[in-house]
Amino acid sequence: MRNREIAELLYDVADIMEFQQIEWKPRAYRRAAQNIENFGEDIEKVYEKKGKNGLTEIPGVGESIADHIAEYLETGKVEKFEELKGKAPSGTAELMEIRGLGAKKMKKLADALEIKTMSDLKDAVNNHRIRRLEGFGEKSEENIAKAIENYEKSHSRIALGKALPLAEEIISSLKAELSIRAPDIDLSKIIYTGSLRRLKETIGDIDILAEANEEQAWKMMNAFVSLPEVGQVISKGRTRSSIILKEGFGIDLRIVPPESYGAALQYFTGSKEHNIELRNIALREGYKLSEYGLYSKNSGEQVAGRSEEEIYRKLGLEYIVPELRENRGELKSAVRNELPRLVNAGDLRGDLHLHTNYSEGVENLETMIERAEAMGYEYIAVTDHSRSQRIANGMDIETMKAQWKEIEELSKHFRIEILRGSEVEILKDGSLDYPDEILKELDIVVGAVHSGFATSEREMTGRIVTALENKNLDILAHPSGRLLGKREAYSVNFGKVFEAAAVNGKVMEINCQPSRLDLNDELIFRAKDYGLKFCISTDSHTASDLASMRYGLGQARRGWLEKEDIVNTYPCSRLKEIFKKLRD
Ligand code: DGT
Ligand code: CA
Ligand code: CA
Repeated sequence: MRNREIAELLYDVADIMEFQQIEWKPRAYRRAAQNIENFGEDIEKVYEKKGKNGLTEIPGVGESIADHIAEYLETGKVEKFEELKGKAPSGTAELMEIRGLGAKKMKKLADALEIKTMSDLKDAVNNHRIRRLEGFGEKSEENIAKAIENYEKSHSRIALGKALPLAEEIISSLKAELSIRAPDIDLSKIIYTGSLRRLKETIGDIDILAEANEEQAWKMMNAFVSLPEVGQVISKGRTRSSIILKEGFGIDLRIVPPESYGAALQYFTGSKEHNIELRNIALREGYKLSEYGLYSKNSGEQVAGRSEEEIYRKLGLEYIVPELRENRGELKSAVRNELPRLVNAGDLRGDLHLHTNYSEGVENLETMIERAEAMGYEYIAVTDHSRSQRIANGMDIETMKAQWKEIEELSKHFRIEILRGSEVEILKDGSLDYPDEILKELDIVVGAVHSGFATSEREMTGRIVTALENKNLDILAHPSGRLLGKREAYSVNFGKVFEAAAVNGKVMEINCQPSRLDLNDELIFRAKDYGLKFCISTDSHTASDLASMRYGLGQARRGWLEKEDIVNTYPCSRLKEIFKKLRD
């Protein structure tokens, strides 16, 4: 069914017309788009059977729109729309999305100040040229500034660690609202899809899917667009609505009937690349796959669609979990029943990187231990910063010895095993920040680079390789040094780093901080080929950070890791054995 595609085409054209001050037409186009979206039948089939007359039977679709749709179905594009787009100067599409003022006023403004692009508009706001313009004032300028800010937020990617709790919050307030307004809706079917369900490190927009009949669908959409978190309603229809949260992030909600729920869940979970490959497999097997279901090519009959499992099974594939759906070989593995048995949350027995107020952590040692024990862990490593990390209040040797005493004392009161550790600076020459006789006293040494990022690839590689050859180092923390949205990874030859780590039996960290997620999925995938082991660590600076384990776990799963690949799934005795052997 291509109703959605055609509706989207009309919505886009409406936007362009609005900016070009074509009167009343945008409204007509939007009305037609919405009706097509909500039209029960497949518009392509209607056209095949009844021709253009069939199209004009759709409410809101007149002769000329029907002509355009027919042309689109026949040729894949509409000459007139292409012309219209051609006339609009580049940059217009972006400007049109700034809805602070309405398209007409925006157009006036653009003409008066010769604004052609978003950066022109930003300049005009920053230089206060808009408030001086007739018909505009300080208030309009502020509105535009706010609208630009929202635009930028909704067009920049959000960290997984921010998007996931946000989506959970929205879904739970939607459920709470519906349990009063429409208790007959199956709330368990409301789920986030898209890159978020695949636990990708950053999220473009949040996609939510739900199952309902027609009557329930309207109730659900009404509840959705009036949630208190909603800042702006972009569009509202029975099958799809888009909003922007007050915080600036975009959310799409789609509602489908039960017979399509699995197909829609599969489709909207993506990734696009995985979907395209899956659709090709379906074709080869004699089926057609869409977001509405899996259909027999011959009879047109639906053969699957209620659940994702059913679709993969029908296509002769093992079920593929969302984290693997990136077209990185998962479909080939699924044909042969050779998918990895991914690590699960329940496999993790401890956390090997966290801070207390001995260095830059917020909480004291006891609180961190108490919380980790409450989470059911068997062990944790306390890894405050080493002495040269002055800004992070790194510990001198005396302070560290005091911490050891406290650990010993607290160990008597807790069941959880507390390991003596440190996040030790890897200095410029690759040496470690404490003398060997101190490092030997530690159960776990987590080596990290925090300075001198701007050096050459050769130097950085040499520095890290030297550290990996040091027998007192156990784990390489956040190996790439990147900070999402803030700082690129330092230049380093990962091939050489992974090789040195493998030769020396070192463990690679998967750091769970939302802005790090380092190693990322692709590097994990690569590193596994070197036979490396990993740990998933939160690098907690507060007790509540301990819960961020799930973000790193997601990256580990996206990197195809199994339980055995990850050392903090091992019992404590086995873990200690590994690190002891490294030192001998
Ligand atoms: P994002 O939002 O940029 O982080 O990434 P996604 O994967 O959430 O992408 P989004 O929100 O544009 O679309 C959600 C899913 O819908 C996407 O993962 C796969 C599916 N999808 C979107 N466009 C297409 C398409 O053109 N072809 C196919 N086969 N699937 C698509
Ligand atoms: Ca998305
Ligand atoms: Ca989306």
